[in-house]
Amino acid sequence: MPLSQNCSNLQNANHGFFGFLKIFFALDRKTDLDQGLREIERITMRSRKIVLKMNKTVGYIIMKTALISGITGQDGAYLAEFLLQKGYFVWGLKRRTSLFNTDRIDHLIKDVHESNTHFNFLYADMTDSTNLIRVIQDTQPDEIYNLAAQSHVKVSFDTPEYTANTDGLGTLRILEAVRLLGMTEKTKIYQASTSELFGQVQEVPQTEKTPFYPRSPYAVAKLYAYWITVNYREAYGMFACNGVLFNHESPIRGETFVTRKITRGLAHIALGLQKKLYLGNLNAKRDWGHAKDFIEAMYLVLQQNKPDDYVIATGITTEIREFVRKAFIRIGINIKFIGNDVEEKGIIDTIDLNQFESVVGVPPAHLSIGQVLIAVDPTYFRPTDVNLLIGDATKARKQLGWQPKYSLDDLIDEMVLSDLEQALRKKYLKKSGFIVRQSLEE
Ligand code: NAP
Ligand code: G4F
Repeated sequence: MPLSQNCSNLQNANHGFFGFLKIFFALDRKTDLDQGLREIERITMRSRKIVLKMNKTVGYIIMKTALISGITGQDGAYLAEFLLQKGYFVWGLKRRTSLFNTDRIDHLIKDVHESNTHFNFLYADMTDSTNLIRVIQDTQPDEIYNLAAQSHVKVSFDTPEYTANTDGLGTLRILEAVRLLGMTEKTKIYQASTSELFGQVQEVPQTEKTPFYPRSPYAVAKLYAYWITVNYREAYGMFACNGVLFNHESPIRGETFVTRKITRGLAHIALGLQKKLYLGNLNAKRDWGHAKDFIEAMYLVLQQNKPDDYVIATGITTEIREFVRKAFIRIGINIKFIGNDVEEKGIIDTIDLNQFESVVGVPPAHLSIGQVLIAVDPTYFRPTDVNLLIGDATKARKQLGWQPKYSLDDLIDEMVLSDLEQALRKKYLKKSGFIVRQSLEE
């Protein structure tokens, strides 16, 4: 069959798996596939989309397809990398932004013109049902990981309706799309639920059976998402699961979450790019793990025989103040907290000069004992906060065989070193006369 005819078949073919298969088998078997793909690509812009679909189709026979919403976020990036290593074809859903925001996944992106790419984007927004239906129809995923969310708890008090729409109704839109498309037998769904659901904790530690008590518009939106996931599982027999994940961090954590804010602030202070770090509630305690460990749990949740909900946590909780101390100790600075409430300050108690110089690379000439490095800014207080989180992941350990590999010290080590490297780049730029701007919340 001439290639041009193949192309018209391609353009007329139905969407969906059988449509893709038809496309695949419509090709003349003697035609070299890569050459064919290149030829098709030249013909129309539309064909480029089909090339990508075909490429996935070829892979479909040997690989699973995952669709990840929130691909540009911390977890989306790690999960994409993990699934690609497992041989998946990964589609990432990305919303339109006015600037590039794919830093976390740029290393995974091959030129889309290459025919062997296993990773690609589609534009979609969690607030738009129609495009979610379309992308699920077009990609025919075996597994959907719904990670997209307005995920900042403090910001959810400023944007409660948007947060409800994205984090709550967004989950419904995905579940309903899978149901309406008749894909309930085929597609498994992972919902990114959160320990924020426990909020004002009713039990210590928190397990799958602990009652929820959400304390923010974010947590309330996620509560809806949690229960609608359970409901679709029970009502329609869907393989839909909640991972109730406790806080997980990494060097690519968003800069305004407290751990990253601390390690980034520390790096700037160490290199003389910033004088002080302003924080909010220092009394809160969190069960912090490494995101790399936690995304593995997401995958395991969808590999079980039966759909279920799991708590994923390290089982160790640490105060914000203690996180600050641990991070600064890594560069040889011992922080002492003095004063109370909004007047509380973190000052330099001692400096281990050798440790500082060996980690930071320069002596701490600009720092002195008694200097204030941490101060409280009430702007960062929340109208209602969650004071204590500590999870019990026994069920995940027993049923999924999951357990974290990273300790909190490992995590802090990695974050501090990574932020020091980034701050060093800034410092070189500044030294060479380039303008280095401060960001908000620095
Ligand atoms: P994150 O870094 O803030 O990433 C959130 C992702 O969602 C980003 O890709 C973001 O896109 C996208 N997004 C936001 N609003 C969207 C919309 N309306 N339409 C489409 N995409 C949208 O969050 P994360 O730390 O990776 O967390 C992943 C998920 O797990 C989230 O649902 C979060 O609530 C949940 N969770 C996180 C933790 C944690 O400790 N990290 C714990 C429990 C649960 P942009 O890049 O364009 O902003
Ligand atoms: O780092 P955070 O902003 O994380 P939070 O609120 O626990 O939420 C994160 O974890 C959840 C899982 O439990 C996720 F569902 C959610 O999407 C997000 O990833 O704040 C942690 C604690 C809070 O008590 C906050 O009040 O740190 C306190 N804190 C103190 N100073 C601060 C600051 N938080 C931020 N973001 N910035 C501060 O300056």
